[in-house]
Amino acid sequence: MFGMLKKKLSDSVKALTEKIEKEEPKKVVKKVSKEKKVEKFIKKKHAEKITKPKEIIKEKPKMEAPKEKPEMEKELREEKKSFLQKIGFKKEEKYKPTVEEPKEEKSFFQKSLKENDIDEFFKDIELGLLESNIALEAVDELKKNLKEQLVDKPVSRVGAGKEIKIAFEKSVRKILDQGTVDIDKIIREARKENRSACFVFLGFNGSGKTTSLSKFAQFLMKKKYRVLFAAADTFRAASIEQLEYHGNKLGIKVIKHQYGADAAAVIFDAKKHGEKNNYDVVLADTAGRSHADKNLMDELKKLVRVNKPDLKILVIDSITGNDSVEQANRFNDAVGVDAVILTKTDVNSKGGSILSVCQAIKKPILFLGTGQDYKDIDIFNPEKFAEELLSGD
Ligand SMILES: Nc1nc2c(ncn2[C@@H]2O[C@H](COP(=O)(O)OP(=O)(O)OP(=O)(O)O)[C@@H](O)[C@H]2O)c(=O)[nH]1
Ligand SMILES: [Mg+2]
Repeated sequence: MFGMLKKKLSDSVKALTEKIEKEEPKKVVKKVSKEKKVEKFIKKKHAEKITKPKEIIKEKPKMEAPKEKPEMEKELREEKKSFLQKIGFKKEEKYKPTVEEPKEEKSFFQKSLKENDIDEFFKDIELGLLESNIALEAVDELKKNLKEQLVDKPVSRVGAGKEIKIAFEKSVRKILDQGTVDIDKIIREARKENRSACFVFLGFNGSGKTTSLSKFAQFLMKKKYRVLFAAADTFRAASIEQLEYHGNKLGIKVIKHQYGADAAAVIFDAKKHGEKNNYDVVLADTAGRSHADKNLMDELKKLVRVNKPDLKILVIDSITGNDSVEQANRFNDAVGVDAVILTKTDVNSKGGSILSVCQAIKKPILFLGTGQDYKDIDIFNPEKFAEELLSGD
């Protein structure tokens, strides 16, 4: 699922990791004073003249050492004294650095990214992300989230990959994490009011509304809820029969009117029937419509106004690409979407629309459609999904 999106993201992680791991560290060039040079020289001499002979003495048999040691030390003292006099030291001074050693170690093992680095980096990967259907707004958000995590924070040069991957994962998760929809709670609340909860499925033509509604029905039935269908697509030929087909297979009653009837009235009747007969949930199928079709959008507004559904679920075909943002915005503006279902993720490797839609309308994904069977439903968990997206396999 989402092979291309996964690849583009993991390519991005790799590219930024390489940038950090392979870029030459900037040498810390500190001006070293004359005094410092002298101290360095003394230090070196100390090491050569004092430390080394001591080591040699240690290695020699114990019996010979006492004879040579005082002599050698005396000789060294003399030599050092004359050297210090030569370079202008009044008396022998213990080597004591007066200027701090430049701390080059830290800059060598760690790198701190600047805002410019991230901007430059995104110039290289942007096209790849757009190709996998992530809209520009979502790419910008990803960039912003990465900056929050990486700019001016030291990243290890060695093993930077893990840190970068985690930063990407968090950035993706932040876009996808738009809260949750507690289905059980909604149903419980409706029960308290002695009514059935009402969930309306809406969206563009052929996006997968009827299929998703049927999958969701089975999901609810497994949770022991009593489900009723409302055939509120009175517009497209054979839509009522299609819903009845699923109803028969799943053992779900369908409330229907004639073709051309008022969709709002169908849902209204279904809700009444549900309430009277102790159904937990009414799932309403509606006609596919273009957000540019004024009449059908007015019909949608009316059925929402009349029935006040507990959930308005926008069904978007993940193959849609860039238009998914336009669809999401227009449906959200018209009726206020509560949650999104993204379908056909099994046949779409690009998958970036999941980020685009979340970024556009800031609403949670309820589930992903992963095939044509009732069981092909993947309840959405942003954390798990982001992890899986960055898993790189
Ligand atoms: N592979 C795959 N196919 C899907 C998925 N969801 C729906 N489909 C298929 O998409 C086609 C359209 O699905 P429908 O459920 O009829 O779509 P719709 O939105 O109700 O269509 P209209 O009512 O005409 O607007 C059907 O062939 C479905 O089997 C999915 O997650 N994966
Ligand atoms: Mg349909």
